[in-house]
Amino acid sequence: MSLLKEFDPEIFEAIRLETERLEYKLELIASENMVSRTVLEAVGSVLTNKYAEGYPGRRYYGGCDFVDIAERLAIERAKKLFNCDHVNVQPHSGSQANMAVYMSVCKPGDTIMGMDLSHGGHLTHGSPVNFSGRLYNVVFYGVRKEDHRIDMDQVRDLARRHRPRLIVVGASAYPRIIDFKSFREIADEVDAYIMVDIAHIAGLVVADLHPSPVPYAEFVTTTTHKTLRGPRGGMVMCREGFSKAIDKTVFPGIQGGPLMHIIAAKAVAFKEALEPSFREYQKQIVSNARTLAEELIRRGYELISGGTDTHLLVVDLTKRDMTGKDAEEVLFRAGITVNKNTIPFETRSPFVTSGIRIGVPAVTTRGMKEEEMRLIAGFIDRALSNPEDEKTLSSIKAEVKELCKRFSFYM
Ligand code: DSN
Repeated sequence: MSLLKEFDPEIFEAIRLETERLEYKLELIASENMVSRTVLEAVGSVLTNKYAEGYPGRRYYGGCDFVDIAERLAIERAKKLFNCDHVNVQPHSGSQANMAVYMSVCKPGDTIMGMDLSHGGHLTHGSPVNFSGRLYNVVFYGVRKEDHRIDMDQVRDLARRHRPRLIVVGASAYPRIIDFKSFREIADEVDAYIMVDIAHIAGLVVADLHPSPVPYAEFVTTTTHKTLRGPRGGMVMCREGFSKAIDKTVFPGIQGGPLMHIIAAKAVAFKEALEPSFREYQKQIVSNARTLAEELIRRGYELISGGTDTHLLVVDLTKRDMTGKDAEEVLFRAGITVNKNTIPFETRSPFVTSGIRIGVPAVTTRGMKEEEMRLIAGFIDRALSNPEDEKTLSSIKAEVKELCKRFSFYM
């Protein structure tokens, strides 16, 4: 008998329903994944009890010997994975990892450059509704209209004109390889620092399926729960010369006590990522995303940039007379979870949008391969072609459930 079920049946039920949702629906949100039971065990451990402000061996509380073991292992493994000089594994999220970098090298009012949110950037890369856009003077770059690739000529022109203190590189809805070397050359020309946020592509970087930004950037941030497949959280990597500033900004600058159970789970996930099977997993992600893209294109869908090199694709629905919001809802009714997404040069609001973003890390984790991607493309097409037809949507939902049962994960 579960203790939780007995004591708090409402929360028990919410967790049971969410487990069922993960098990019987297709999770295609590009930033989500499904962690192993070993990671879950660490997340649910007694390490949640411990206050450990400070860093291993230099804490403000007694009794930190054992959580120090966990944090040291997380640091050592992260350094091995990414081949970086220094890493801070304490940020609670990607947002706080990015904040730590900004606050380490910029003063309020300084100019930073980031990729426009509607072109695939991220909220924390300077959006006016986020702290980054409120504290700093932000200059946005974007993608070219003709091929949806980052416009490096525009990046160079803007950098020369505005001389930013920091150039932020990285995206949350950009399906192509990013040319970090060219960003470095531009940054050197205008004497700017570079921060690359690899939250989405961290797993691909570990597996050498996307170039690493570590040789080119002073700072690299990531979340740990997307392609990296760890617990929800963030971390900052930096060159040796910035290690003290970053550590001081994370704590005591912007955070108090670190979440030691999460740090332990990060260490477990990094151990998993050091296994050869992790590279195979990442290779399968890229192949699955490519197959799904090809299958959707074959069915007449338009993809931003015409395809993908990574784990995600962005479908442009402009010519299909359907908004991203409607597509998200229709697919949900068919048992498929995606998110509406703005597309470059978007004309609709972020609550409506003209696109959807689709990612394959979670379905790849449960073992789906190219054959299943072909089925999934068929489900998506049938649903989006019959948005009002509840019978078709229910029948797809049943087929989705059957497919998911063949790739059971948590149940
Ligand atoms: N919200 C995440 C995403 O979906 O890409 C990024 O933080």
